[in-house]
Amino acid sequence: MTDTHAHHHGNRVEDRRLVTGAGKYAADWNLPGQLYAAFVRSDRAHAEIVSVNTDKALKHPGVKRVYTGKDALAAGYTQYFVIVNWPGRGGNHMIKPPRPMLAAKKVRHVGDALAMVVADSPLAAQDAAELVEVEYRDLPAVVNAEAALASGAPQLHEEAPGNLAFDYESGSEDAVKAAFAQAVHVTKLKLEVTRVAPSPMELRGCTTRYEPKDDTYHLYVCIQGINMMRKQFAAIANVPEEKVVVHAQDVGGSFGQRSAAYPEYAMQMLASKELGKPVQWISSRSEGFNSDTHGRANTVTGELALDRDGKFLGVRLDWIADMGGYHSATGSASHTRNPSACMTGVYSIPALYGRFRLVFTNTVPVAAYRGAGRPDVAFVIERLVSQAAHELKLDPAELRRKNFIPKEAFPYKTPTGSTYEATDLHNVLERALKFSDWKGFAARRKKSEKAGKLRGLGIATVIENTGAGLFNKDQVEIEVQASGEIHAYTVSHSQGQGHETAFGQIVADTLGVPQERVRIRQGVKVLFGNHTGGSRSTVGAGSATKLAALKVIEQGKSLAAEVLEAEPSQMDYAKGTFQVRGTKKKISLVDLAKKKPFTVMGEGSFGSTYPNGCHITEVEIDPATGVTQIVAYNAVDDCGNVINHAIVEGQVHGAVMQGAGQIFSEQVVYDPATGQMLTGSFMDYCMPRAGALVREIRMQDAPLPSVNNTLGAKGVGESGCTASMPSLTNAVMDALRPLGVHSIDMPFTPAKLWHAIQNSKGKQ
Ligand code: MCN
Repeated sequence: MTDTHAHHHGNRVEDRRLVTGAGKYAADWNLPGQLYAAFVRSDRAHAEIVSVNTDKALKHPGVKRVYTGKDALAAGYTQYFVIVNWPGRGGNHMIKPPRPMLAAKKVRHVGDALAMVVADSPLAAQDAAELVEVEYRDLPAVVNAEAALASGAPQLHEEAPGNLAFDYESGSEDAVKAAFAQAVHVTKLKLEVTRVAPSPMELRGCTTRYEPKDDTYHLYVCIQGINMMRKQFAAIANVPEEKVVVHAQDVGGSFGQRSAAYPEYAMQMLASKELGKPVQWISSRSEGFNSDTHGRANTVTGELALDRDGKFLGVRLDWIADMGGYHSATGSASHTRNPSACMTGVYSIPALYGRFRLVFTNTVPVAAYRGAGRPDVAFVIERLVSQAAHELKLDPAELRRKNFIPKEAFPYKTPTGSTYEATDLHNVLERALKFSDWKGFAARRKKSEKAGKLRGLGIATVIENTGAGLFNKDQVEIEVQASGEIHAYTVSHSQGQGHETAFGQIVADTLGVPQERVRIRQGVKVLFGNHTGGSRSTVGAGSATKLAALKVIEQGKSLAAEVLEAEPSQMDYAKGTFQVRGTKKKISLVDLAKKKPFTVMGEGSFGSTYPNGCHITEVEIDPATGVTQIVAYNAVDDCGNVINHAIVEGQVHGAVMQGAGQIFSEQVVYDPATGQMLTGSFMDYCMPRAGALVREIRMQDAPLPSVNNTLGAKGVGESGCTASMPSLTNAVMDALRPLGVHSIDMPFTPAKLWHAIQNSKGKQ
């Protein structure tokens, strides 16, 4: 699709509403007579709950009811929804310990909710929550996944001995053993992909209402799509899905964090039903740090075997994923299936084997976070490849080029069972090398050296699978209304991705009508289809939108034929007007709709797409302070046909900075002795700053249309994270290697780099 209309280059359709404060977020849904919830959260990492005394809290003015773990048990709200249902090593299934929606016997992380106060004002609820008296019996805590696996570690769940929730594998262990036996060189790295707090701008929140007339629960909540929510709450509350009605409009960021049904919301459902009133809860930021799911948190040992010519023979990964105190809905899939699916990266590697151990620790649960395991695996593979190039004294671009999956091998079946659609890896790489002036780096490094700075060059060539949806079909309904307005309904849900603009553009371009006449309405009608996640909305809902718009033309032709007394086969359609072929008889879509408003459904099943790209970066480190600046960022991305280049660029910029945030400053840190979070506010948890970037991120599209969907698009929402994390890290390593620093873990904070530089000086 081409970017022809002027408005495509301007502001997004939704921007005026969003930037003028006219958006409607979770906290903006206020219902008559609503009550307010506040949660009592564990102030310790691991303990038995001896008793919870609610007497004083109940006497506090305005308090209606106090719920505890006993109420969650009595309601049967004890099983959290988890999407993993596939077997692991030796056919074993993942252990899914029960999780009462309020902790009943034990608390397993600081912030674990164990009581809920409902009162007639938020302050009354909060004050009363402080009057709830909890007696704990403290238990030793463990906040690190490797430590949790060690013998003698504190045990979190009796159902999961050794804290091992799931032992999963993919690829062939024997083939890898044989490949390593043949190797002339093996590169090995142990890498930390740190725990981060996604921290969207909007605080998490929900208002619930129970409707006795038809026994339905209504949730007004920040989400990534209504169907994922309905499915989960129906499972938790053990009611049919149609009894759960989800309402949402604007969502202020999510990054994977809001696809889950959180325990708090389930308790609010229960309270709304019992108390006959809506119940609202809006998180605070510090509460969010301790109860919104975290991301990544993997410790990976990776090995790459090479032959004499620098050809890759095999890769072995030992992956330890920290799940936190409980499973989230998505974390276990993000750290098994997703990294397996693209473990081979863009390379032809005959033997692959990954062992993935998911481990419980006394920390906040980990869920999908922008890229959901794909940035993690790309990080490991791309670090290994650049490290191997260094060890073998090869140009890292040349080593990549040599090992790319050859063009004629597509569609490529990987040793871990994915089928990659065609990509043009060489084109992407060569363009990126040119775009970044790869050859001119040595001169730029000299110049930096003269200024007393350490300059490094980083590269990553990555691919990821997007869009393994939970539902095997996506539907979009279009209403051509009597007013002439065209409304398209989707169940995917924008959290900032600009769907109203991009999907509106798909409808407007297909119908040849001004986009002002088109409205995208998300989540107001129940249709079949996926939530927004896994960068699949364009591929799925976007393709269904296109199909629905084509149906508008088809259906419109038969209706117009009736009005004009012709045969549908005689009708032509262009730019909003139906015309009987070879005559002057015509009617506009607007006039037709005035007479005969109509509705059509577009639907289809759309497979995974494989966006890929090459990001080449340069950093400059000041050895006197350890401060790093990104001095060049050049991205060439293949996301198939581009619907809206400005949005794609925005997505890549946002994701690149999100990756940069993790690489340079963000990290959730727990105190190993007490299990307390040491980074529970933005004073300690450092979000990326604009100043880290000296020049703007430059981006080029290198589109090779996808064959797996109607639009020929590939997902792009996460690819910036997948590419930036390894590319920036490779640049930092390249800057530090001349000093003898060979491995250092993210985040590359000024203090950490300064120390590394000082220590290396001592050794030299
Ligand atoms: N697009 C396009 N052409 C393409 C591909 C995409 O014009 N070939 C446009 C789309 O029309 C859409 C946007 O780019 O407006 C992203 O599309 P897509 O790649 O399909 O991803 P989704 O819409 O499914 O968004 C999900 C993805 C994920 S998984 C995370 S996490 C993430 C992300 O998007 N979270 C975000 N980007 C985010 N951006 C914002 N502002 N906030 C978040 O929480």
